[in-house]
Amino acid sequence: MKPKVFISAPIPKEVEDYIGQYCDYRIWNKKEAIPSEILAKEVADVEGLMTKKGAIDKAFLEKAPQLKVVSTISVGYDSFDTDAMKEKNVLGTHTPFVLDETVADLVFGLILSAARRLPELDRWVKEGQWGKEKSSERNFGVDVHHTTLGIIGMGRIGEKIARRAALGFEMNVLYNSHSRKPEAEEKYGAQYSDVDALLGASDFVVVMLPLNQETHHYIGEEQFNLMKPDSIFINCARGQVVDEKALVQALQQKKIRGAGLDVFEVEPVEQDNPLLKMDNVVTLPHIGSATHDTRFDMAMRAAENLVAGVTGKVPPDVVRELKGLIER
Ligand code: 8YV
Repeated sequence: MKPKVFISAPIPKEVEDYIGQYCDYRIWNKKEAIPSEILAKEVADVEGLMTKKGAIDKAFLEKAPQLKVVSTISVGYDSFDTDAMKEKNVLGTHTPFVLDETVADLVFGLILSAARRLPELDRWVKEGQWGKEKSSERNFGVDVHHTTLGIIGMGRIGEKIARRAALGFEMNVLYNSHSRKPEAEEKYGAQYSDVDALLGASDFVVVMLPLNQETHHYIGEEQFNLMKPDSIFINCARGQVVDEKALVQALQQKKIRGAGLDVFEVEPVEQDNPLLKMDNVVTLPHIGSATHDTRFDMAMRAAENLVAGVTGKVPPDVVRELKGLIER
């Protein structure tokens, strides 16, 4: 008998077929998110769950007593309560590597958009303003090339950002991370810096931290106070890593020049969020990894993790906090 699994969001047909070779699966194939009471019923008898979001905590795990593995189609796994999963012996997997380049591309999209005011000027052209105003200086922005980029959180994605910055834009790269990155230092001239010095020296600050207890509101008023008045802040990680009220204040008080944001504390972003009213803030709907190829690769990688987890093999991408479960 094949192990039973549940897939809680639509995935590409090819990936579904791959899972079907090894598992007896059910899938939530609707565009709207699965209601929690339906999810609770669906997971009651399964050994594996493939998911995109939704808390995997103690209360959830109690509804899924057979569960062996939860495979999230994302690199971030802030939805996992890893202590509760460890206690219940449930493996958690994510999708690193396959999205690194795509997210790094978007970070540069945000950097360029905010520095050169691309979305704002795009609107301006389309509204027929070009030619109405004499001063071309009103459209000036700031340079990206040969400036200083500070990366807070130098993981796999951070290193791809550093590569683009150093080799493509000839930027000076500073980084902070829990460990030194000799390869980035050697190849891209990235310099390790403490966070305060990095904030004070960077023209662009990119936060690329995972969300967990230590990183919640990691960037707040104190940090924005250290940034240069002409600097631009980029967040393509998780909204809750930043104290959004402090960001709004920093922008209102011109402590920083602008921001590029793919993520928000509340998503979808609330329409009365003051950030949406600011021309110097570029906003995106959490699309860091959202290309056809990368989302396919993420779904496939998550499927491989799921299948391995329910067929007695070691999934390739068990999250760091739960690696102990496979090392027994
Ligand atoms: C989304 C992401 O969470 O991988 C991540 O951590 O932030 C994104 O790719 C993804 O939309 C979830 O499927």
